[in-house]
Amino acid sequence: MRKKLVAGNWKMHGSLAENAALLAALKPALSGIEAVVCVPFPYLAQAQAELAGSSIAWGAQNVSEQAKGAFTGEVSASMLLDFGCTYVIVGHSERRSLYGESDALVASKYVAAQAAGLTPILCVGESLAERESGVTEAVVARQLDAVINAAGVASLAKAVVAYEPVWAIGTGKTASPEQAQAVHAFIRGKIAALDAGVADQLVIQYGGSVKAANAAELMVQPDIDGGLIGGASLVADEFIAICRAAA
Ligand code: G2H
Repeated sequence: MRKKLVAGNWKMHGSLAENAALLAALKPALSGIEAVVCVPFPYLAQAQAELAGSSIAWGAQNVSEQAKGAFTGEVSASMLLDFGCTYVIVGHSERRSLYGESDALVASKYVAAQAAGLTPILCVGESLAERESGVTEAVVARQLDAVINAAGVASLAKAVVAYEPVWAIGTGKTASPEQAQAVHAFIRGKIAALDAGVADQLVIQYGGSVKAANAAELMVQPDIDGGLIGGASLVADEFIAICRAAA
């Protein structure tokens, strides 16, 4: 039986005061429920101070593919470890589309994260144009293959995959449970063709306008193992309800 895992992606939101209030609400409500919050870099120390000893893990939303050096503005995986991170999102569609991250760069970040002992949350997903032209599976396969070719299928035993259709991100449009399940099953089947054991254990999260009102119908799908939650992760009651729906 796979565990389910819900992760919050705060994106570029928050302040010390807002985060303190949010984490203070989450901690008791999620006691005993494994969850993750991926916070902006400047708030990692706050997450570490507030969440140490709780059932909520924390992580970042991006990481450099480089270990160290003259890379102005970048943050390395070992720096994330210094702040107690266990997870890091790689290849979020906003990184791919707004900051030009290629499949190859995402794969390098995935490798760097794992080399440091972090668990990457690898985001994959198609745009609206890609879905409408019928290449959803080809796009997702290409994004997965970049990582499998770089790190091997066995590396997925120490990773999470998040399927996030780009057209459903922050738009209020959620993929139907059936649409999401179909792609999740495709992902698991593709990996199972290479390693059935890894595929069976792989946590595949769904992301894209998940909220309390639609979480339960998504989480009961057989290949949906939790969620990567953006906007709703900033609202304590919403995030708590989503985590409980998955637990
Ligand atoms: C997708 C998701 C979190 P939202 O980006 O990664 O955001 O839930 O706001 O659509």
